[in-house]
Amino acid sequence: MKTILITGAAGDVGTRLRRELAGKYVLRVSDLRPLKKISKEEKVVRADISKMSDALRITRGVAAIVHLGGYSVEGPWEGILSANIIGCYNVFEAARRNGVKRILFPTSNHATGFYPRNQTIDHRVYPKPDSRYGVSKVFGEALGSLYADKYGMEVFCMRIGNVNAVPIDKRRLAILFTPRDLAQLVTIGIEHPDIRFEIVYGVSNNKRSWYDNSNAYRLGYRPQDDSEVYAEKVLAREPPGGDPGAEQHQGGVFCVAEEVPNPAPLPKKTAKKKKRR
Ligand code: 15L
Repeated sequence: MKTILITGAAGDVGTRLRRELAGKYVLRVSDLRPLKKISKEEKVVRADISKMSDALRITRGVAAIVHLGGYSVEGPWEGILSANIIGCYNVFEAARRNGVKRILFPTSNHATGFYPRNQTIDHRVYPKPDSRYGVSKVFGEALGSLYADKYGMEVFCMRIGNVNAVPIDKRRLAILFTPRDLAQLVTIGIEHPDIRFEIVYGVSNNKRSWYDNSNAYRLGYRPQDDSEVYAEKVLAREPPGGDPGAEQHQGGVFCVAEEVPNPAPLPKKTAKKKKRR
């Protein structure tokens, strides 16, 4: 079984992905925050990726890296700089020094969030980040391109929409990415023999999508889910109005807000409590 490093593994996307990949890979799971194993093939490694020594330690000897670590929403520049710029550089550079060729970089719909909602975009469009966070994702894509072209690394950039089992609002009808579709795309990123540098959109097969995701389909992606089944319910509870700057653009509130909280925290797993005897 291949050993895969997941950074930022304590976050909601990381936790969902670990549940999906359990039993398929040996998972080395890393985070700055405390982490608990959720399957027996997991190995927990605590790390601060803004330190090169930590990045070198955790990337040693793995077959591929899924680099989720860092800020996952809009926030203050200092935090984004340390986690998403310095941390991202450290992970790519540590991988190169340790001879790890393949990196999956979960970038974001916010790398292109200033495209209007009525425009369909593909993986070749010029980035239009909607936030400091979006800029950090464009940085990661650019770094991946450099490391692919200059050092022969294999970099798979997934511009992720909203990872959740169900869409939480109108905008997320276009960008829902269910955990099983996420797992399928990540598996392609790990296993596909011909990755050099690719950008794909990490979204399900949503009818209302504003992406032409043909590059992912070309690589074999066949998403199972479509948010449309929830559309009626979601639209019925959507509040009227809203900031026009947010409503017109794909990135939504990221286009107008200075801070955005995580909109979809991970649901608590219904852990069966053991009865005390
Ligand atoms: C993202 O990039 C974030 O990581 C996630 O927390 C959501 O905010 C998502 O985008 C979204 O646009 O819904």
